[in-house]
Amino acid sequence: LSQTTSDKIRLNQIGFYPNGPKTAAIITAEESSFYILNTTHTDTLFSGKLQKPVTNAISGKIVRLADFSSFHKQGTFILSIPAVGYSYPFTIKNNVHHLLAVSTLKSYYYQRASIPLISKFAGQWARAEGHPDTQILIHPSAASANHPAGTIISSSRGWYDAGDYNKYIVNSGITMGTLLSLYEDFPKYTETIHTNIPESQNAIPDLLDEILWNLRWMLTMQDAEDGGVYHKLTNASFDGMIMPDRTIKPRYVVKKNTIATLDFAAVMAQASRVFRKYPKQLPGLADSCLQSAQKAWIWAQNNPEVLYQQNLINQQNDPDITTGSYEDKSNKDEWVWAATELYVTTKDNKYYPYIKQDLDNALSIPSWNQVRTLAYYTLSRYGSTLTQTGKKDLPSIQKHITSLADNLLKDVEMQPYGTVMGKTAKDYIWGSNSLAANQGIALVYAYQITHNSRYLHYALSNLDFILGRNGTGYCYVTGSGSKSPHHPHHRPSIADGIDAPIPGLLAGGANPGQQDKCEYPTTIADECYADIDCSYATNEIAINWNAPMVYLVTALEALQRS
Ligand code: G3I
Ligand code: 9MR
Repeated sequence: LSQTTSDKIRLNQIGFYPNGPKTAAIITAEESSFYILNTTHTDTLFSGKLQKPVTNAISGKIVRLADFSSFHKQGTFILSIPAVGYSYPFTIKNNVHHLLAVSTLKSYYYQRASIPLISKFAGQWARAEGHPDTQILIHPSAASANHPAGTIISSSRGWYDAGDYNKYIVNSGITMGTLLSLYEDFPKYTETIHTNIPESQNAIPDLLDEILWNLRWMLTMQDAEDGGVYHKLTNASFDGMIMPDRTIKPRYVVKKNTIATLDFAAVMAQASRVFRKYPKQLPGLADSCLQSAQKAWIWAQNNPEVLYQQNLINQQNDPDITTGSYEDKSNKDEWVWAATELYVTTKDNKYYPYIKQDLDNALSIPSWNQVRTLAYYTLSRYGSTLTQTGKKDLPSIQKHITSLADNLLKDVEMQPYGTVMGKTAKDYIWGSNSLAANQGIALVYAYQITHNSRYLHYALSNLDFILGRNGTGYCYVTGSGSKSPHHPHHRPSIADGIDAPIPGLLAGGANPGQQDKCEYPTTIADECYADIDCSYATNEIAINWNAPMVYLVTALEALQRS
């Protein structure tokens, strides 16, 4: 029987830890043995039997798992099933995901506005500076006595949000919170992640240097007069598929609102804690962050219900703004998050009632418009150092996190791919891969609280999901694995004339919504993905999707080493 590589074998295309779980999912109804071979197919090193078939309730496909967790040998291998074919190669070794932790973090360097990317750091993806952002117009929706419409502010730096070139405070909020939390949770290992960026030679870890690029932009988005924070820095309409230095559309800051201001307050309060460690390198920064956070908090208290509603703004102001709206209807969770970060940083009990009032409700997986769980992660992390007031509630706070994780594990055995992600079709939202990563993070926190390795096991299952054990067989990070996205909806990757997309970027993933009206092979939720640049509903990239990816892969590496 002559065999070829088969797309029906779905596994983590990067690899596995010698003592960790190792699972592949095979689209087959047939009973069979499976074999682990060396890459030249000359030696059989392990064999086992496929598990009983499970029907995927979403697609109707029949899936069997191959469990080779008891194979501990280090090296690069393939999995073979005679009637199906060979898998893509995978590696078993310690630190197997370290380079992925590096590349997913490095992707933020490629997203930087206001700086040329030089080949020493960017390799073949070197490009001219995009968007100096020193001449930003105050949009009429953002006008105040001190800053009338049409006047100019400077608002440089920051990361481009996604495949587009705009910069949005709400989405920066969860992104920065996730990355700052990664540093706070795993400082030692994150300090060994070297991304080769312009600041790499300084005494600050590369993760924090990268974060600083966006932090300094965020600071410029606050109206220093009153503390309110603009919703976004944006063109009126999206740019075409051009390089960032070729864009000519005027850019605006638009309406200050409560949610953007609270997200900003949370990030600044957390950043003040983190950067306090570097008084020599960053004199005054921690204090400025804290003052900005407190000013933002006061603005929010004076303006507690200002929502960003793009349609309304466009009815009342010109020009119309049609870029990403990041409209969130509820600010309840942002109050909790901002109060928490301010409380933990200042130890001032005055913030605690905002946390307490919401303590009875169950948690949900974080997303750009739902940040309450980030607050609980921070409270749990600082458990022993909280004031007496907070310490009393710590058991209940941690119980909320473990309950969230337990919900994820409920009926996980029925999931055909053996992953937490994808138990129901509802998981396949716009940016579904970020849901997979954020679920993994919830499991990591539950593991940190309980040391129950079942949580860690299933956190890894979602990493496997993202890297290939899923309904499409894609390893969803550009430049990683054997079958990864080549045509993300990402302007620089499309316009730069280089074949390979910019590496380290997580594609949004399967989403049956098809909001972009592109051509898809199917409408099945867990298979509705197309590696075409038209597809912003499944194949765009975004900073708030990459951040949980960076967190999950880095946390799992760190825990594997500890
Ligand atoms: O809130 C509803 C929920 O009640 C409902 O059950 C669910 C059912 O589909 O939909 C929820 O709304 C979704 C919303 O996100 C909130 O999660 C919408 O369907 C969905 O279309 C919407 O997608 C957002 C998309 O922008 C369009 O607004 C994505 O989350 C968001 O990541 C994406 O962000 C874009 C920026 O606007 C522009 N830059 C690129 C970036 C990534 O694509
Ligand atoms: O490129 C835009 C992408 O970043 C957004 O996520 C998406 C949804 O807001 O919109 C994309 O822009 C498209 C616009 O919405 C409609 N005309 C075509 C644009 C490029 O595909």
